[in-house]
Amino acid sequence: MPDLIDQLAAALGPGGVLVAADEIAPYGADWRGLFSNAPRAVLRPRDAAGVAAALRLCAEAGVPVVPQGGNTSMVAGAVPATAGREMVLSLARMNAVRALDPAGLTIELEAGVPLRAAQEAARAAGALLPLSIGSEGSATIGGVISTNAGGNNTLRFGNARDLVLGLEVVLADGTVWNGLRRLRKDNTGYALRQLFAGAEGTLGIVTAAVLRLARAPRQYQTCFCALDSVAAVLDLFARFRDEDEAALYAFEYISGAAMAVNAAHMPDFRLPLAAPAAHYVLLELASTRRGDRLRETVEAVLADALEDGVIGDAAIAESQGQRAAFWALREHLSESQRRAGASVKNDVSVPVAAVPALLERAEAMLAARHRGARMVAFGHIGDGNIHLNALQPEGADPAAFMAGAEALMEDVNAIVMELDGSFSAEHGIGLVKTGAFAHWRAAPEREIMRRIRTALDPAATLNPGKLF
Ligand code: 2HG
Ligand code: ZN
Repeated sequence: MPDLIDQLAAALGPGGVLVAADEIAPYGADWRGLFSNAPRAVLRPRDAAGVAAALRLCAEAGVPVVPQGGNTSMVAGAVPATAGREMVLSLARMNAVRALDPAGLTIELEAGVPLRAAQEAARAAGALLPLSIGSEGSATIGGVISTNAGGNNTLRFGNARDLVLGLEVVLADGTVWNGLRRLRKDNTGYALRQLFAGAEGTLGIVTAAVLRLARAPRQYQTCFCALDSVAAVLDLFARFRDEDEAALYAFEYISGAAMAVNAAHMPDFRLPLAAPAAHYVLLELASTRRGDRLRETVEAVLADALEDGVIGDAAIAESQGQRAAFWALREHLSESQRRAGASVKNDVSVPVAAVPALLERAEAMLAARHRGARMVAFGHIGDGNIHLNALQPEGADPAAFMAGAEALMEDVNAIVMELDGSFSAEHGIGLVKTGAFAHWRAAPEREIMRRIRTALDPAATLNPGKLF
């Protein structure tokens, strides 16, 4: 009986299996540094047939498989749960942009295409792939679909699952399902594509997808605003939404504390406003309409907000360079926070009107129960999604702080659930939120999911330890 590794190597061809300790170690570590579980080997198929062969061989041998794209999960969703036993199956070599249909506004991509490369392919055809996340340079299409990524344009275009028209998926037993249809209307029984989107690789491995595109905007207006309360942030949101909901592509919140972390840890940090404030908003309007007077709209809303005392100051990007600089402040928050020390990440959502109560209660709770932990809040406030992160006390031992992570998350989650929210708005469950999932999701909901998972993967080979 040939060794499993030999069989996999024969099936996947040259470069298809990595086993050297130094080569495979990075695939076992998540970018936050929470887990480091070296896989048994790394499998790198070139196509769906290769994925199917690998899964069939691993299923026969009873060896678990962890699918991995860009390995940018915030919740350790793409690294092994244990060391030395699981195979990581990397989709990195499946990275072709297969087709773009300009009339139907769809794009077909292999799972390993980085999100940014997919955006660029759309842009080259005058279209927009309306999914934007901080990790888009590394995150890949299979990963963003499998985790139902959200990000900065959810407000306008929905989450990753809302863009999925068709999928190709390989099941745990090696069955290949080709559902790569590009139809806006396809109402033929269970929406299987939606079952696999957000399943975190527990039901099958996404190998290719057809995504919906939008028309590329003809113009953007991007503004950075200073405000002195969260209530004012929501007031500004309502003003822009009332004025032109269709043009409001992003409405992002950055607390003064989060900006201070950027100021301390971001190279070339520069605040685009005259003075620091307690709260900031980065908002973007876009229009596909020819001759749209978007700039006038923005100026009028901001002038009224200034006069009514809703904002203290505002800057409008005057160039593409300035627009990029505004967004860099937003996109650098995770990295700045990582440099500042250990953090407990609470990716939570509440109905948008409850955001001020959420922030107020969480701050009071942290002061009372987790002395010294610094609340670093930012996020997609237009969706009610706040990254209510807690940064370790200055000078404290990171490991000691992280030992209290579960208790801190649960204290935040108790407040979130009181406000009818969710303990994971966009990052999913992975290995990090399994405790919260078991605690806050009722037995029937977990049982339905368990039955679905068992039906598709009875031997539990796919991404074990994730979700539940
Ligand atoms: C973002 O919105 C990401 O930038 C990351 O979801 C959030 O680092 C975080 O907690
Ligand atoms: Zn986010």
